[in-house]
Amino acid sequence: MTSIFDTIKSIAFEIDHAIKTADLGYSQSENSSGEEQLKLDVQSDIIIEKAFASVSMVKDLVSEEKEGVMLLNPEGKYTICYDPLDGSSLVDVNLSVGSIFGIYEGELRASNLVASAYVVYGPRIELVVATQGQKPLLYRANNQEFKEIAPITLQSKGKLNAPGGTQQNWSASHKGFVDGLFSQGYRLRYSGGMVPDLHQILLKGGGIFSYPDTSDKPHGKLRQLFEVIPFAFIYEQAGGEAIDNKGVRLMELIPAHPHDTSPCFFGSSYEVSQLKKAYGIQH
Ligand code: AHM
Ligand code: MG
Repeated sequence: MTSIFDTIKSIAFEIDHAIKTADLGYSQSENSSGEEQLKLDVQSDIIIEKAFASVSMVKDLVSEEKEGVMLLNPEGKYTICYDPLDGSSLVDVNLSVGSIFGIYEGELRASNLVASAYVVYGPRIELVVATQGQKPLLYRANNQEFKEIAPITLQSKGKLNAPGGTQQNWSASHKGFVDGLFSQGYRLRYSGGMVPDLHQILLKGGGIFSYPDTSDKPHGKLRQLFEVIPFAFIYEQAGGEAIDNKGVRLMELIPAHPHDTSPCFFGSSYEVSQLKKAYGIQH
């Protein structure tokens, strides 16, 4: 597993360099979700593919920017599902973006995720790595090296509320939930990049990020294999909770297709209990 994490570290520096120097225009293609691909999305995807090609324990890759599964090393053990540059349209306006990696062993389902990691490209580059049975670890880059900073623990109650999607498409119960938190003094913190938004809640001690089912996206927007499940694992390892709109743990998801999405909520236990109340979830 160390060779996978070391590869993610070198990928982080390469993608950061691309963000700072590459052309920001669109490529000629669309990804599997029918979205126009930025040149940077494609470039980041190629950086990751090349980096893992020489890591023999990586069997195959599933990318937000590719259709299907890409075989790398038939003798390998792990499948890496990744979003090479999440929130990439925010690069235009110079906000933080990220890369997300889920490392699975065996069939692609949440219960087979063995580790996950994300990189935040902001004023500084930060990396969070989570493995079974341990608090997620925060690393910060300095002089082209990552230095371990601290384990991350989520408090049982925070102050931040990051509600995704378009309000006019929210259900009445979701609107009730969001309004309820604001009436208790919660602060709005939503940049439109799930990596920096979820990172902020983790590092500031707590709160909740939601991307619900909406009238225009009944299954949510965020992809299970390379966005939802890796972060669900990190939030649970940090002492938080991660559930869907029915109250089911996101770590029980079984995607039918690599690009399936799910409504998702990641947060501290108090905020998740408020969500369950607003949604009428009994358990
Ligand atoms: P992307 O993978 O195409 O960049 O989209 C994912 C992003 C997330 O980072 C973010 O949480 C969400 O889309 C924002 O969507 P919205 O603007 O609908 O709230
Ligand atoms: Mg994404």
